[in-house]
Amino acid sequence: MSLDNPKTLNDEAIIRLAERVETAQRYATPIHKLTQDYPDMTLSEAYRVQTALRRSYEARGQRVIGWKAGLTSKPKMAQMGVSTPGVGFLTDAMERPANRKITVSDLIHPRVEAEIAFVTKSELSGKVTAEQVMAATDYVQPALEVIDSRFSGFKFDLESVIADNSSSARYVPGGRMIRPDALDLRTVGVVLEHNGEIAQIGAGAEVLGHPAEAIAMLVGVLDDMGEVLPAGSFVMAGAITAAVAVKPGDTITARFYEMGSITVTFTE
Ligand code: OOG
Ligand code: MG
Repeated sequence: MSLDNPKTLNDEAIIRLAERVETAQRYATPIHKLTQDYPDMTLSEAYRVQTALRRSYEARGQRVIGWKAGLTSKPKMAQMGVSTPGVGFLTDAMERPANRKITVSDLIHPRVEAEIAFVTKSELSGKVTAEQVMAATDYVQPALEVIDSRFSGFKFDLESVIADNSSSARYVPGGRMIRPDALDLRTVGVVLEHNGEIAQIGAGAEVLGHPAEAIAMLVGVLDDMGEVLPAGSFVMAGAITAAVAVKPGDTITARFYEMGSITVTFTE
């Protein structure tokens, strides 16, 4: 008689699911939600899949340079129909320079988000407050994130999106680096333009009341995973507004109050 709960995913199943996500990413071909095959998948199992994916990237030579919080604003939660924030990892291979072209033929259905990023100067671990995050922050700066769900129709549930590394694909740091207390990050406005037209408008307070709250949430999730946030990490707090779908030929500009702007043009 086996004591295994048949509903619990064993290590073998976790690794297979991570491979499924990685293949979808590598060949830019959509897959169905993981919960279609594993309807009982839990959030902690989803994070185990994400960790297996991270280990696989590291084994292939990518370096984890930071993390991202996702689904931290009401506009994003409403757009995706998921009301619990999550986290994903960022590697050096996902970074793209600001004010250049980004290829999208290697992505399935890219969308762009305007975010505030934190760069840390000391380690954060355990359960922390937004104040502790601010004290551990070297500087903040604008960032664009290009997300790309590996799931058909960009439709998912919390477990599936977490296993898919929270749709992480590309990120673009830019604008001005400023001290975290130089501005009230709640009132930092952002105007997101798509081909010269205003597509989205928001302010930092959309992100859990204050973007540092999203970083505190993220450090707590890392703690649940047995991880810490090392000094020198690049961490995005989550999209301030809903994401904007892009195609080759499109240009996106995000203008941040007092923090500068980032422009990216998309190409085949
Ligand atoms: C999940 C990732 C969300 C954000 O900033 O809210 C995210 C998704 O919407 O695909 O990156
Ligand atoms: Mg994002």
